[in-house]
Amino acid sequence: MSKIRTVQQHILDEERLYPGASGDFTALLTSLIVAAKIISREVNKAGLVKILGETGNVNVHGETVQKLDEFAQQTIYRAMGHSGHLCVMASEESENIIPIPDGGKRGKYVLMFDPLDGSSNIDVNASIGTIFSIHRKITKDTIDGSLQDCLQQGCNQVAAGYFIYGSSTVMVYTTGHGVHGFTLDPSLGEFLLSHENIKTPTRGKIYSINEGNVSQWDHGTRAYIDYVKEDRKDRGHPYSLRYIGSLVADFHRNLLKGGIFLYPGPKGKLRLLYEAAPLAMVVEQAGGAASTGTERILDLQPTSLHQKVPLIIGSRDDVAEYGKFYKDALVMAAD
Ligand code: AFP
Repeated sequence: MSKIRTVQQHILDEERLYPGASGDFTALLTSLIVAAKIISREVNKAGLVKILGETGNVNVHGETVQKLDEFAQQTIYRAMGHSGHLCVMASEESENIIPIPDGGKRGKYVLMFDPLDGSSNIDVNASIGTIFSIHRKITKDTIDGSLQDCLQQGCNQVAAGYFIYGSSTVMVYTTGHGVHGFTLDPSLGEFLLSHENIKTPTRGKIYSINEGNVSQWDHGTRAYIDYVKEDRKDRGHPYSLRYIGSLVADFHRNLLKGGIFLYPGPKGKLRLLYEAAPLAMVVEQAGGAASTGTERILDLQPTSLHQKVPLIIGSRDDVAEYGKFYKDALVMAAD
C-alpha cells in the first residue's frame, strides 16, 4: 500500500539530509505553498467571475474583482515579502526587481516567479500554473538583494518547480534530489505525495509546438518537425501533436508521458528566469533535457530580467535528436 505523506513532511525529510540546515528553506517553501493554495482557490472560482462581478467591478460581497494574474502576483508578494527568508524577488509581471517591503526581515534566498503562466487560458478552463525558482543570495555588500542576485545561471538554483491548477492542483518540485509531485486534497487543504521520484521517459511520442509559427522557424526546426511526423513505425513515428499553449500544462503532460516541447528561436517567447530555467532544473532532475538547440538552458548566463530564450525541453533522446537537426541545418547554411 502506498504511504500517505504531506508535502510538509517531505520537505522536512529533505531538510534532514543537511544536518546544519536552519529550517529557513523549509519555511520559505511553506509560505510559497500557502500562496499557491490561495491562488488555487481563486482559480477554481474563475468561472464564477461573470456571476459574482466582472474584473475591476465591485462584486456582491463588496470586494473589488481583480484580474487573476494580478491577484496571483499580489498573493505571492504578500505571502513571501514578509516571510523573512528572502532578500529580493523578481516576477514575470514586474518590470524591475521587487525589493522586500520596508521593515521586513531580510533572508538569504532569492525568489523568481511567474505568478500565473498561461493566463490567456483562464477563460476557457484550461490548466494554468505558477512557476518558481529559488537561488541563494550571492552579493555580500548589503542585506538587500540586487539585480545581480537575480541574474544567476540556472545551474545555481537551490530549488525549482511549479503548481498546476488543472483538474486538480498539483505541486511539482525539486531541490536537486529528484522530482516529486503532490496533489492538493481540497478538503484537507494539504498537498499529498502522489508522484514520488518522477522519471521522464528517455524518449516520447508527443511533440508540442505552435505550428502556426512555421513561417518563422529555422530550417533545423522545420526538418525536425517533418521528421517526427513521418509515417515510420520502425522509428516510433509519427509522433502525436499535443499543444495547449499553457507551458506548465504542456510541460507537465510531457514530463509524465514523455515527449518534446519546442518554442524555437531566433529569439523565442519564453523567459529564461521565470519559465525556462526552473523547468530545465525539473526536467534534468527527472532524467530529461532542456536546450536552446545548441546550449544547455541551465548553463546560460542571464543578462537581463526578462530575457527570452528558445526552449527545447523534454525527453533526453528527443531533445538530443532535435539538437542534431538544428546543428546540421546550421552547418549546411554555412557551407
Ligand atoms: P499567456 O500567459 O499569455 O497565456 O502565455 C502563455 C505562454 O507564455 C506559455 O505558457 C505558452 O507555452 C506560450 O506562451 C504559448 O505561446 P503561443 O500562444 O505563441 O503558442
